[in-house]
Amino acid sequence: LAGQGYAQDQKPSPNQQYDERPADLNLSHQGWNYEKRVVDIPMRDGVKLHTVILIPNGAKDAPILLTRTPYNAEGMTGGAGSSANLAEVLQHSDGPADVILKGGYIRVIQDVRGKYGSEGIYMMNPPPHGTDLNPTDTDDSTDTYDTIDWLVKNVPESNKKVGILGISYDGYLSLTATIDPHPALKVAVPMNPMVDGWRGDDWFHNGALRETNMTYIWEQEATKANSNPWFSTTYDDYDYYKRAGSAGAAAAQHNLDQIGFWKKISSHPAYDKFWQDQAMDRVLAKHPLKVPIMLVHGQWDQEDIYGAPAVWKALKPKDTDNDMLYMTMGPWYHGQEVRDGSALGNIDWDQDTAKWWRWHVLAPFLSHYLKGTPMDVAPVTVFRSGTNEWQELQDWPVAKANDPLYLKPGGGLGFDKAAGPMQTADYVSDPDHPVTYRPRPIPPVYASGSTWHQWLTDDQRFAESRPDVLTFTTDVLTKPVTIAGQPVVHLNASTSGTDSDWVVKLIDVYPDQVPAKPEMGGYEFPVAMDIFRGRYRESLSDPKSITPDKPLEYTFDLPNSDHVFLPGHRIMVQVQSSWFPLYDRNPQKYVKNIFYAKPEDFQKATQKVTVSGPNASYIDLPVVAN
Ligand code: PG9
Repeated sequence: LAGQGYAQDQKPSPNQQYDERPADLNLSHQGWNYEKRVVDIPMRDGVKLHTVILIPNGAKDAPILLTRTPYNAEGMTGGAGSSANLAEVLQHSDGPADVILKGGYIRVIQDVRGKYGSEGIYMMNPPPHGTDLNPTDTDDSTDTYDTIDWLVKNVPESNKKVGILGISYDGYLSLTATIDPHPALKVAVPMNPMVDGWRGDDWFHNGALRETNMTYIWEQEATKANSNPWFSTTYDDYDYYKRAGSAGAAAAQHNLDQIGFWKKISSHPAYDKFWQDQAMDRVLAKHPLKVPIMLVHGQWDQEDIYGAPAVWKALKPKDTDNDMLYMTMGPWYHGQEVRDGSALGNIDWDQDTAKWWRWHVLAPFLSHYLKGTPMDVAPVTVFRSGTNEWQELQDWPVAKANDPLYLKPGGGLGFDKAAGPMQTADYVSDPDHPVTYRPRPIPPVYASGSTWHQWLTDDQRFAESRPDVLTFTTDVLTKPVTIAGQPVVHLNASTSGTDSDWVVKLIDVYPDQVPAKPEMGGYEFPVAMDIFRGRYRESLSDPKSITPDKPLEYTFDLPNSDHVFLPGHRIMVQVQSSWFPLYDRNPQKYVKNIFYAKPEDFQKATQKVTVSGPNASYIDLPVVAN
């Protein structure tokens, strides 16, 4: 345990002999209940990856739980002067601390190439090696292989069985480990994995750019150790992005043009080969399923709501014996499964859902594959909101979306279509007064004190009261309506412009009065919502301008949901054409690349949504019998 002294961070000086700091710091720790080893593990190309290994005292034949991360292995293990108590240290490690501690696992956290203590170059979510997108000889799959190879040969306290887990970027890294896996890799638990940055994870949703993520791209790539934080010149992100104009202009103000990943993202606005060839569900589908995987998904994941169910869909056909692929869908924000899961924003689940999952699903699952203990974990474990209960299922989705819920004239909504000739519900979408995704002020998403993590459960009444948001509501339900699957939007609409965004929200409206919790009276709780950029109506990879004033069908999926609309509640659908500043504004005039739309390109548009006649708009709901 040596080597953390000054020698690491400065060149020898002629006055070295007078330096009071030890050149080679002895870090032996008396009285600690674990041993911390810090090693730089060589990869096949000689690049060394900085790795922290935490071994509980007395460990023998213990499995290893590995997390690979761009978020600072030393920081996630308490830093150099970390606590003597492993329980305390694991709290920082962005993992299921209780399960790791009680399971007696050896915990390993490693910096990926090019970040924090690791050598090498950095690419954001590096695509598979040896391809146009990553012509180098390595990627996170090879680096995981080499790391596991080293660990099983050099950590004598281990039983030579390794599991990999991680949240988000680290969840993506857990997925990469399963491509040509090391034989010692026995299980993977990708939690809220980033899978497809264009379809619906961090960078875009159906082609609409999540421009507030510029901060992330800046911090991640400007420096090795995220030491140059994003600055904002406004408290409210609305002001920052609105004043800038386009996303490209906002980026230029912040010198983002020099950042490699920004150059790539801004030159690939459509779902072209660049995005398709690195989408992890597509990549994994080309490989055999060799390692048991538990996908972990949050139904209100504000960052990566697309990834885990997409991987499930892509890999399920490969799981012919039904014993390799598992999925959990919990009522969680991004990563909440390792924290307190009693509530999300204003929505209470009547129980700590995350703790239940960790002890009843995760702990036996890991133990089964890493220690050989029996387990009784269902292929799919899903939390049903509304009735607030866990369910154990054989498969997902339970229902395909084929119960149409129609938008109707006069703000009606129902399972019966409005008879009579075509009518429309109209509004004017003005990019100069965009609809916000939550009430202003909206601080930068990662600012301290930001409640960004809970925005997907925000009360939608603030939007309902706007003239440029259409609202459709059913009568008060007399019977429960349960959905378990992925709702599909079929919006029939015209725009007077030549491009347009469409945002559709499926909402559970609480009764007018909720005596047990008065502040929830009339609450408009979003169950599933998403955005679609109109230019991709015919093809995600080949955008086209929209014919003005022509009713056209826009079809897109909403996020997966398992929810009961209870008697006394109403179902609501809202439709709008901006969701700012999370998503960049569509100028509503077709331009080649929206990143570089000019101020004069932004124009008002009259939107007409068909609500009766043969082409009435609807959401196909995956309704299941109660
Ligand atoms: N959602 C974050 C992220 C993942 C992958 C790429 C970029 C961002 C994260 O939480 O790690």
